[in-house]
Amino acid sequence: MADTEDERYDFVVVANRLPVDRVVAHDGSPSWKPSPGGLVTALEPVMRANTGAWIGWTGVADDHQEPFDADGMHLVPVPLSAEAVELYYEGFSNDTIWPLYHDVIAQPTYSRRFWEAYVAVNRQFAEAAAAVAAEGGTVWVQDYQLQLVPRMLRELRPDLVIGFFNHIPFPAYGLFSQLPWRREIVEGLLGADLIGFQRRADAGNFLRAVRRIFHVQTARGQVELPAAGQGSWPNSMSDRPRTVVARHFPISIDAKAYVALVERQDVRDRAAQIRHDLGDPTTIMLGVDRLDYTKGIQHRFAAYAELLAEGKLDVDDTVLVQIASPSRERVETYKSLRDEIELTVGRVNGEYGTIAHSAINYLHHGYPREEMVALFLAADVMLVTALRDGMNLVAKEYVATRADDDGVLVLSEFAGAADELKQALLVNPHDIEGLKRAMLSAVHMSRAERRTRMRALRHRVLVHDVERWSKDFLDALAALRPTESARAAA
Ligand code: GDG
Repeated sequence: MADTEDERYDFVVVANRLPVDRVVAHDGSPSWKPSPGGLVTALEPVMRANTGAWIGWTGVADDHQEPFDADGMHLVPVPLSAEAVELYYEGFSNDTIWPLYHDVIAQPTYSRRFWEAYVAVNRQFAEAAAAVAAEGGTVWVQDYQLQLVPRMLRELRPDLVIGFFNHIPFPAYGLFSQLPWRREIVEGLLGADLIGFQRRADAGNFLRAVRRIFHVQTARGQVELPAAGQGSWPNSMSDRPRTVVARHFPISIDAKAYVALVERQDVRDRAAQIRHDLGDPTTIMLGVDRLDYTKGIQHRFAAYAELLAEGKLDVDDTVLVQIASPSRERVETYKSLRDEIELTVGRVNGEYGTIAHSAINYLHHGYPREEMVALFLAADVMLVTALRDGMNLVAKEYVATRADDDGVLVLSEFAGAADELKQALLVNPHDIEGLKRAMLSAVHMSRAERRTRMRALRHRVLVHDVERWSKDFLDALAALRPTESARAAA
């Protein structure tokens, strides 16, 4: 319950962004629109049931918005200066941690200025959480931008139960060890009681980093931390021994919402219209990604172009639609990626397109969810060829949408989703010949096989939805809550 006297909350989510976007009407009056996303959907019921608060940035630099209520949630903005956005968000988060944690597909920048800003902003978030969490409350910290928050928060508020979920991969120690601040990051995370990862392998990589840095054993996903002042451990965290659990909790989607959208006639009509507008091809292939170097868009284009060159696919009856939604456009690597991708699209279309048909229908836009679902419904083959991806929700959204038990998912084994979606055509996107074979198998797969595979995939996604993900995590976290007697003894 919220204590209205001093506004304290039993359940607090801490994430880089608030779950709302500011919209400004024609008359200049501002309001807040819920930003659609799985995390909000998953946490909304928990927030309502517990009178929760959500701490995050509004997405606008130098915004000093007061806390406010929206949709039954108490929202607490953390103001970030333009410099903090540049150094903490675009810098350390997206130009250091993001490439490092995605296996150095792009070169990470190791900058002391970035690091200092990351520490300072993490402290701002930790202090905001410490100020609103009720005595003995639960705080759930989200993602790689806030890895220092668990420890900072525990130092401020040892009474809290703290969870952390990492939405992106956690790299093997051989790569993680490049990070000049590897020890501080691991210490930061160990402030949590429960650290969740997407894949079993990510939790394993994290536990290995703990063993290598602190020269200790871990067993069955548990790290036993001695009390302050003992061993080589970060010792300001607690004056009693603590157990930290690191486990995988694969995230999912609000599958019911996707099923409801497919049932809408206007969405189905739109799917038919898309097919018609594309010239009624036999095969529509689809890619939907944020424009990001982790997503393997270039590899997909390379395989497709070779199939066209070899005459195994033909633009008269096949088209590849690529939605590349704009992302992190101020970070240099993303600017050059966009140039490279657009150069490739131009080349492939110039080489293989005809007056009537483009080879690649490339769209650098974001679309409403209804349009995405219509595209999923229209697509015969969905291409998810990420080089490294925590989970990849697009793969699950495609599957949830296909209530007709049709469509083929080509899925990278380097996406977390591959651990669950085993009936997809799994590919190594670096192996262009293998990718080409999978694309051709998808195009020529019989209706019976498509149905068998899609049924199994849908069963998995509909049962393991995002509600189940948050429940599994929060139940595991609640089980770690110290008993009253242990608290009293501490
Ligand atoms: C990170 C991890 C992990 C994309 N374009 C549009 C649009 N989208 C939606 C998709 C999907 C979401 O954005 C993207 O989620 P992904 O999981 O595919 O990838 P990341 O953004 O990299 O997310 C990832 C995820 O966190 C959750 O833990 O799975 O591995 O990298 O929902 O549909 N949605 C709309 N218009 C677009 O143009 N409406």
